[in-house]
Amino acid sequence: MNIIIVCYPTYGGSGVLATELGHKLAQLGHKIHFVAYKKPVRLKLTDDKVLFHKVNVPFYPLFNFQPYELALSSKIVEISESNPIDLIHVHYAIPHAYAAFMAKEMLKTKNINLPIVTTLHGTDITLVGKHPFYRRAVKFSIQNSDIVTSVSQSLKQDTIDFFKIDKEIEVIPNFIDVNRFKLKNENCKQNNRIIISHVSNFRPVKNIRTLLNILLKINNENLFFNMIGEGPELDLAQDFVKQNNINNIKFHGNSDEIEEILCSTDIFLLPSKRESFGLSALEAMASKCALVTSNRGGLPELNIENETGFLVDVNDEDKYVEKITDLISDKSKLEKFKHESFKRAQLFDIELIVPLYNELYYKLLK
Ligand code: GMT
Repeated sequence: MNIIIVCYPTYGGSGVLATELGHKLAQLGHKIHFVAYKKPVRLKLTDDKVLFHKVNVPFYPLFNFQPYELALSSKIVEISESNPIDLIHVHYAIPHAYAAFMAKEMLKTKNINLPIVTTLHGTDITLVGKHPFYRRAVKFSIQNSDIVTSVSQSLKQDTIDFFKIDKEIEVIPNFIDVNRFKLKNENCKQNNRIIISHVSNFRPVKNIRTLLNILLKINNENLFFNMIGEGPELDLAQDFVKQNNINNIKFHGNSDEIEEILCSTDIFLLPSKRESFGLSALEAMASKCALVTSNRGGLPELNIENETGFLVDVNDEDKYVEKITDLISDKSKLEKFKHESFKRAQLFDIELIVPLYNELYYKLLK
């Protein structure tokens, strides 16, 4: 098949997931045309079945907002005119599903059919998508996709509840390449301190203030903290750490060494206000970390209470502290959770999940 994949090119989970999916689909024999405003961070173009098409949006001073959707739909049409495209798979509904619909309509006038698969990732529904300024267009784009998938049961339910749509939504969870993590785990540096890590885009939805208060409460010289990622509340976090003399901490920024950092981590902390899935938590599980997360969104589908870690009410700082302290003081529990985490991560292995997308494509084209 010839497949167009549209995604965000940044370090966010939806872009990472879309990129890994495209690589694997190419290995399965499909030709993948990635479309984004810049090359996705994890995209490798060494496979000649993987191509990248950049969407250029020329600056014009009349526009307060440059029309990205227009350029994107034009690019999709351009690619479909010169390649025998079988389907388009868009990741994150806004504005990708909308642009795909426009491209489909334009292509109809040239007698080209372009089936649309839309994967909902999270805030495209729970935060941005349901905003009154966007929701009609988002609902329309979902209704008019040929197939809609969601990365968790919780996100599927949120979509049905917010948009009152009657469209079938297939749940296909996010995935990781367990083997890649296994290799890193085997060659991982040992540490004599307990390492607690957090990975996110430091947006308010990640509950950074609560995270910092937890770190302050548990802080002692036997612990080390890793903060990975960049975003709007990173400055605030770095400031907080300075003000409160938390010295046993490292901010890694957007890192290409997540697997190395996670493999030496004991506890992964993710107190998100919303989290449709939590791809970073899955990466932590594959790296044998115990999880202490909020109980929001899809996190309970990943983190099993008292088995792979603990689930805590989103802002209950004392409970997070209690659970982390419990794990630090009970080494056998910590080891058991780490082991169970890795075991559970294998259910989300790339080899098991990507075939579900592949089957869906064939079903769509039947
Ligand atoms: O909405 C975001 O935070 C961005 C988005 C992304 O592009 O990374 O994250 C969402 O999609 C990820 C991949 O499916 C999920 O693992 C994240 O849980 C989800 N984020 C939220 O729901 C907050």
